Amino acid sequence: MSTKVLLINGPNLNLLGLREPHIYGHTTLKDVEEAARKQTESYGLTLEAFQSNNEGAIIDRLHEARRKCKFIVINPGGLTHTSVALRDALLGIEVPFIEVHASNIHAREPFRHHSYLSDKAVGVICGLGVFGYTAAFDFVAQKLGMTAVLK
Ligand code: DHK
Repeated sequence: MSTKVLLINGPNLNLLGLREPHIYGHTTLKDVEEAARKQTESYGLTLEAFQSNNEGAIIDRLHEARRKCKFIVINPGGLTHTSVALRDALLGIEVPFIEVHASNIHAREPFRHHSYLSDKAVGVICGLGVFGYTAAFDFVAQKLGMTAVLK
């Protein structure tokens, strides 16, 4: 059976590439998901991708991943800074995760400096634009032993 990994994007990331491109860049979410699919396939992993603007839908999707997905890469959008429920869901499913932000949240408004997830993440990537997703999946592949080169 193939090893599944999950990419989650939270609120407003459906507008990636369109909204505030000076902050989030010009690459669309569709492009990010396609690139992640090819990248993970090249490592022999199977990608599941999910975006929602609804906190409950994201939590439901995380619950589905319990015991099915081996790793999660998540850009929680604004929920990063507000959601105890999202933190609880990630802890509850016991699937390791990497937190990704396209922008450098520490160089932005003070309310973006705190994350409810970071202390529980395997790692946090921010400020690298959409390359952050690529870096995260390279790390995931390494962690899951899918690449001899990075082992
Ligand atoms: C995306 C968002 O939508 C913001 O709410 C976060 C994050 C930052 C990003 O940089 O990808 O504060």
